[in-house]
Amino acid sequence: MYKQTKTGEYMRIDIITVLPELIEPFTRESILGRAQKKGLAEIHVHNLRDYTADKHKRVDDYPFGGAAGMLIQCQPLDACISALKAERKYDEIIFTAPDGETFNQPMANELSLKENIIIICGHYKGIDYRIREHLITREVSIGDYVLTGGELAAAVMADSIVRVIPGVIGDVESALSDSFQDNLLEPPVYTRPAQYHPVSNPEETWAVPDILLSGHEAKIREWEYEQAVARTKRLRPDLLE
Ligand code: 6GU
Repeated sequence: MYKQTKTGEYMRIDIITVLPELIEPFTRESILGRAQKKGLAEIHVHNLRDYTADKHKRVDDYPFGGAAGMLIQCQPLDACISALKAERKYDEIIFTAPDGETFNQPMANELSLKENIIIICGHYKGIDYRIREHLITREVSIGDYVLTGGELAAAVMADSIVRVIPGVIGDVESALSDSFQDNLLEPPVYTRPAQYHPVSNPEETWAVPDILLSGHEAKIREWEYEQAVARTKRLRPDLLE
């Protein structure tokens, strides 16, 4: 039986694309690969061409009305989505498009709580609008610039969604304390050595702020917070509004 609210931290993402070879290797590496090995997420990439009824394996055609470019046709998308829906219930069917709602951290957090989602990678001049009207539940852009296809957008979204699933990143703390989770940028961070002498001038010393070496936990947290606020004011004042 399908669960409406998620109890276990487990999620399935199905990505539909005309370029599976572009996105598949990405889903096997890094955070996404690790999450899947840990059994916390599953990412399945589907080749749209496998669902076409066309004998020449075509998935696109010219737009009615004489506009430029090619459009992905209804049939292969409908067939692929229907095949997936026959297997499980989907919480969201997302279409990647530059004119969609802008993806951000709250959206990644929200989507990470879903059980099953589909991400359809847009291509050419887009897809037949009837698919957007009848099957898509959400249209998402990753920023105000145009990409050749939705594959990079799908990869970006899958990465940021999966990394906030509890247990995917080593300590829960680290995903929750990321920049944007609290609308604050990260404070500066340093590692050993405490005194570094740069190649360009070995006489010079680049020192780690004393406070971080003081061992005074409360004062360190306070300093980090002040630094985070100062960096946010300077670099992203819009986040503080
Ligand atoms: Cl989701 N798709 C395309 N083609 N371009 C984009 C985008 C998506 N987000 C920003 N630019």
